[in-house]
Amino acid sequence: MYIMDDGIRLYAALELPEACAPRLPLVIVLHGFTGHMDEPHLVALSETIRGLGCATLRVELYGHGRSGGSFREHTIYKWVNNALRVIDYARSLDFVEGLYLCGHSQGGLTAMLAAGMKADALDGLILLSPATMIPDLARAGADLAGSSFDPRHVPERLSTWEGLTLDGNYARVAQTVRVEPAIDAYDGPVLLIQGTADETVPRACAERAAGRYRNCELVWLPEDDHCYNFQLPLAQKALGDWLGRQLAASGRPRC
Ligand code: FER
Repeated sequence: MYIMDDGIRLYAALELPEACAPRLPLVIVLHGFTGHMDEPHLVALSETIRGLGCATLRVELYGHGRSGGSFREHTIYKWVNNALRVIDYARSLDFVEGLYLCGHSQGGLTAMLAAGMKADALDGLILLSPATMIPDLARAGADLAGSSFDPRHVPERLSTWEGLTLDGNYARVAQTVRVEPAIDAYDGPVLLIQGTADETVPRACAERAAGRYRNCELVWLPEDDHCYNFQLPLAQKALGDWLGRQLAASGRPRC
């Protein structure tokens, strides 16, 4: 299925749990930079979520997966707009009672920014190795997706480590992104999961974000990487435990 955002088709998979109450919480799941909805860790964590009686809505964002827009033209603002639109779509579904937003890496950064704008629409935020260093790399012009440049004279095109090309506007947008105000604007419950051996997102980023949120639980996955290739069952357990506690505390009906 597709969710339309200002003429752009966002490819999405809405999946219900096996045993289903008439009204259910829903968790929106966002992938990262160059990612898509069928990455194994996103599929597995979505299964864990459905095992708790929640629906999942995995979405592919602008320029990624089967969605519209080109990779080259994507920016964090476009992703944030997509996320706001997807939150509105989820809220419009009759069966939804309770809404959580989950994002991995650049999708985690996007989730943080969207949650700061729509805190009242969300019951919780699940951050999987959120890439909060992207704005700092863009401001420094240092190794942004493998590309270094003068941050005051951003080139028209950036060549990334994946052999893909990004428009310079990706960097210009990222330079303006501030995570702290977004964190301060969201006072709901947050779960942050990160591998201790993540080579993409520095540990200090997870510590800073988790320490700044008013209500955040930080779970370290020992020796795990950016996509949980080594400790996926532990990531599933951390998410299952946290979400189970949130659902119990919400007092909402579920399976
Ligand atoms: C970067 C490091 C990480 C970057 C993007 C990411 C655009 C995002 C990773 C992900 O979403 O998995 O330098 O530059």
